[in-house]
Amino acid sequence: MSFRREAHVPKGGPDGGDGGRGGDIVMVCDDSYRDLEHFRRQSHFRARRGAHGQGSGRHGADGQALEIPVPPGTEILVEGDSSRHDLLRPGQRALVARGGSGGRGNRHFSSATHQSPRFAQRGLAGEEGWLTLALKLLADAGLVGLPNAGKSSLLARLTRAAPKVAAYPFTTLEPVLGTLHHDDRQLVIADIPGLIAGAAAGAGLGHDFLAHIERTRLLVHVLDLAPADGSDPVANFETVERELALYQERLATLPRILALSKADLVTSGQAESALERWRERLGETVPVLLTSAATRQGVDQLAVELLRRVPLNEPGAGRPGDGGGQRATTGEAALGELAEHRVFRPAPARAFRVARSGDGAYVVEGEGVQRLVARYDLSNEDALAHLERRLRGMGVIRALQEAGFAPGDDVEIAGVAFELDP
Ligand SMILES: Nc1nc2c(ncn2[C@@H]2O[C@H](COP(=O)(O)OP(=O)(O)OP(=O)(O)O)[C@@H](O)[C@H]2O)c(=O)[nH]1
Ligand SMILES: [Mg+2]
Repeated sequence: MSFRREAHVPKGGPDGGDGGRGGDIVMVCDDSYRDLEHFRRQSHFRARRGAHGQGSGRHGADGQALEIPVPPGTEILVEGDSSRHDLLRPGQRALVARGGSGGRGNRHFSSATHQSPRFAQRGLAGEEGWLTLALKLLADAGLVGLPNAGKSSLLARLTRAAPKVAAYPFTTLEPVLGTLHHDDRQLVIADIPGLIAGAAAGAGLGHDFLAHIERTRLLVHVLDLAPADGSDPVANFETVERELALYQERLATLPRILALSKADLVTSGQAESALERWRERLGETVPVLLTSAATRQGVDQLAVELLRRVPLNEPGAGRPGDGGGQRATTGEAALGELAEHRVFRPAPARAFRVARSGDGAYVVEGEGVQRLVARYDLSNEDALAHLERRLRGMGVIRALQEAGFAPGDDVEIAGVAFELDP
């Protein structure tokens, strides 16, 4: 609040400028980060407030936005909001909390009848809340199969990754990434823990890790030709496929390669006839290969199929160090789709509700009315008179009168009780 005061201007008018907006909080995808560890050190963030308005109609400066870095592949869920943000490519941003708007200076409130308003609006509080961050791997292809099928062994042959391999189920306890290099292409392959029946519903380790293959473009189903437990490969195949489909429609429709593993453990005649049967069963769209991590049989062929079937530079795209450069336009489109986030915001609520809360006391509820009241200092007579006019304009006074309100009764809005004397 300010009035123009100058020696040669005897009755200067109100000239208080508006306050600045509070700073927004923005999450920014930054490929110098690989994990979410930095949130262990700090998990509360506050953007800067806006500056106060000043005399001579000067606006206060807006508060600076606070940028919080997250690694590529971070999914952000905003508490109490249906919006979800996927930050995949460096530089992508997500506005997660808006700063509050600044209050208007008193120069806005002069009128023919109130030429020297001795009040200004207050700024409103900014948004606040909790975010849930989840880092999902960005791999081009995923290895799936029952525990012990030989997934990690294949990854170790295909790439330089050295995942733990052992002759018992659930050797792999968390996802391992390996990179297949070919000319100047790099293809990231994820090895996830084995899936068992019920994985989609949380059995075994599968459920937690299926999320990591959500963004792949292709799955290699690794199927043991001669399971040590004597189980039937056909039933095993179906178990895994069923869990993928139960987890997510998209996983069910991703392109597949079937890698029949441990071919060295059966005779070549048995291997060849199994190959024939699976080719017949799956048709032309699914390549079927005989592989052995022990003898390297089929490993190069699998690498060729992977490179052929994963579209060039697709989703790993946001991946750090993939050389950037030219990218298939379809890849961009697919990324755009993933990165798209929906933000649903209710329109400012005009609706309010009036209720009698006691003798000569009324309560008014409604978001719009509450925000309005938060704007003014109700112990300031000028501000109160202004608020009254606004409430009248919104139809609140009429609604109060219809409910039996008489001048001088108490009105409570947003927990603040005051006497209204319209
Ligand atoms: N003979 C033979 N044994 C293999 C081959 N591939 C894997 N194995 C063995 O099979 C066992 C399981 O292999 P892993 O690669 O750990 O299997 P996995 O699918 O990663 O298993 P989980 O991580 O438990 O899901 C190990 O004892 C491997 O040595 C193969 O091609 N030939
Ligand atoms: Mg493994």
